[in-house]
Amino acid sequence: MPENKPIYVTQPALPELKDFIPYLEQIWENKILTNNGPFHQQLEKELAAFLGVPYISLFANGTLALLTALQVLRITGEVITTPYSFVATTHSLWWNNIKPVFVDIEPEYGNLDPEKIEAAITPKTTAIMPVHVYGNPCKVERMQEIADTYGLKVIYDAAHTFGVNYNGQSICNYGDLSILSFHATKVFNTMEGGAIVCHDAATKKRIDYLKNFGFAGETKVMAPGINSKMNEMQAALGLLQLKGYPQNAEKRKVIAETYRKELANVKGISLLDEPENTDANHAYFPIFIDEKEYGMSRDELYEKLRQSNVFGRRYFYPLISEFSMYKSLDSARPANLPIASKMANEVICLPIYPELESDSIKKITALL
Ligand code: T4K
Repeated sequence: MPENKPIYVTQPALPELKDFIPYLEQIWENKILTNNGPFHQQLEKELAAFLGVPYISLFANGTLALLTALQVLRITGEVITTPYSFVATTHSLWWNNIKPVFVDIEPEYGNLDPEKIEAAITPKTTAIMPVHVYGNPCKVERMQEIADTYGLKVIYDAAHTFGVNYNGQSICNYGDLSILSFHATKVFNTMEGGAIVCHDAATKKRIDYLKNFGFAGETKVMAPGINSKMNEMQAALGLLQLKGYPQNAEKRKVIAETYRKELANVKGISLLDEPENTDANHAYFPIFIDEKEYGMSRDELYEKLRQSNVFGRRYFYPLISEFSMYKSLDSARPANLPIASKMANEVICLPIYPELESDSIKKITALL
């Protein structure tokens, strides 16, 4: 490896190009490019089996899956959500004319704190949209209890959670719907892509209508749907990526273990615990910097790493609630979100991806 090659927070896993060519040839041969083509159908089947979920619908990206999920369940009014996520989570509410209500996170994993939800419920609340941030499961049982008590839907933004099992089953089996992202930066990618996981055939049918303009047959439109279909090239790539996934997941695990070992005793750096009863996917490796103990602020360290060509990222800083379009909401007040504010101010996500070389890991841990 050249001494000073940039090391980014992630690098997409890709199959060998030669293995993709036969798929492309097949697409060119049958001239079905999109609209529920053969690769699309095959990928839905294979993903449902691989993940262990009953029904999955593919999307062009995770954001369109989120937007559509809210339409599927006819969510309106107010939705309780986390400020500690990628901005797409809250944007999906805004695009559906829903008011986001931010609730603070728990300090263990940075997920929406179920114990703070009840105080934020109003007569207009219709759903909860938590995020399994970094791929670590939310407190799903408690979340469901609250949702059931108040008659709310739960839509999980599971964009980080591909392949994660909790209590022996896919984390995507919890809640009413779960949304996955297959973006280039995710553990399983179709360049861009996403999916909704649901529990029953009738809901899948509605999802599939909505992602195709609302068409239910050639002449019937049953809802003002959108175009959020995954195309055949994305689906073909997905089929190939699925074959490489177990090996890539194993490589990520080894990298995470190395970081854990090397950083365990660095004063001022804390890590998230490995979640219990969980097969993790090691999608991200966040570290948290205590300025006093470490002797340097998070931002100073971030810049220092950059100067050495190590491009970690401050996911998720700033909080979504700090962006101008959400800042004026009552629930966006920093005083309402002390734990989220603290985590956002201390986090750096270190580079982690299957092809990250051991020399690079050594360089990063030595710098830290
Ligand atoms: N919900 C949550 C919780 C999410 O995290 C996301 C997306 C969504 C919903 C929405 O899902 P999608 O609609 O995206 O499917 C990235 C991604 O664009 C975004 O997908 C992701 N979350 C978010 C956490 O990260 P950026 O702006 O940080 O990406 P970017 O382009 O700076 O990429 C980071 C690094 O990755 C680059 O420095 C280099 C490397 N990279 C990136 C790309 C795109 C590559 O090596 N190759 C590539 O093609 O947002």
